[in-house]
Amino acid sequence: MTTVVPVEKKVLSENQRIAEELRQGYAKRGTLCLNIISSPGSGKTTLLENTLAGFSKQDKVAVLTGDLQTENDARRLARYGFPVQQIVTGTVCHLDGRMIERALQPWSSTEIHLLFIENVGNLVCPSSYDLGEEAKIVVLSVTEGEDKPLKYPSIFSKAALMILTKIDLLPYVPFSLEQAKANARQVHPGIEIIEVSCLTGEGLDRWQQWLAHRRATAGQRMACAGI
Ligand SMILES: Nc1nc2c(ncn2[C@@H]2O[C@H](COP(=O)(O)OP(=O)(O)OP(=O)(O)O)[C@@H](O)[C@H]2O)c(=O)[nH]1
Ligand SMILES: [Mg+2]
Repeated sequence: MTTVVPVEKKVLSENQRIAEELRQGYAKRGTLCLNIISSPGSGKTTLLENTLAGFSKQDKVAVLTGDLQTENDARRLARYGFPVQQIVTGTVCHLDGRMIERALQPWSSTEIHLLFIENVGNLVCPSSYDLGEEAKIVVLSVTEGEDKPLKYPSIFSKAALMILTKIDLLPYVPFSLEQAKANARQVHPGIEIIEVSCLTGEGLDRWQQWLAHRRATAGQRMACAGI
């Protein structure tokens, strides 16, 4: 008897298989992988630029950045001296495991302790594709409206951290930080939240602390597992 599996389900289960391989690969290599997701233009690349600027040249950090077209983001990020690769998806509105696997091949002998993946600007599809990451991070800027966690619950329920960005614009836009946080907590009570402005630098220290804490706990876990 033939079982009919909807194409989407098949694609996602194949992606899940690759994601598990990626996860094992990260664990073996001691790589902490973070998958950053937001609408187009929320400020993912700007946040990463500020983040890379804070690392020392000895830090083993790398970035994969996805877009439908252009190498613009990779060019912006490459200025900080760390390995960066653009993944151009053409018509695909998210990154999937296979794209990450391919992009990592040239770095197979590069030591990477922290891998940032900047997903394609889209609040919907990227949330369905596991990339083997330790955590998803959702970026929401104050120009997008505080209702977005309620309208796009999938990504907010899966993200460990919400970064509320562009808070320097709060005096100019009708946006309630408290309401945005309450909405995010309604769909994901345990979500961590950090408010930042990449323009003024406000809140970036809390983001650096969050990263340092995640790196330390991932490091301890790997040490316990003998990696
Ligand atoms: N005022 C203000 N503008 C910001 C901030 N962060 C980013 N921007 C601006 O927002 C615009 C989009 O920023 P990007 O970092 O390119 O956004 P992105 O999410 O990477 O965009 P895509 O990759 O196209 O999805 C740029 O003009 C940035 O200068 C911020 O904290 N405050
Ligand atoms: Mg970008």
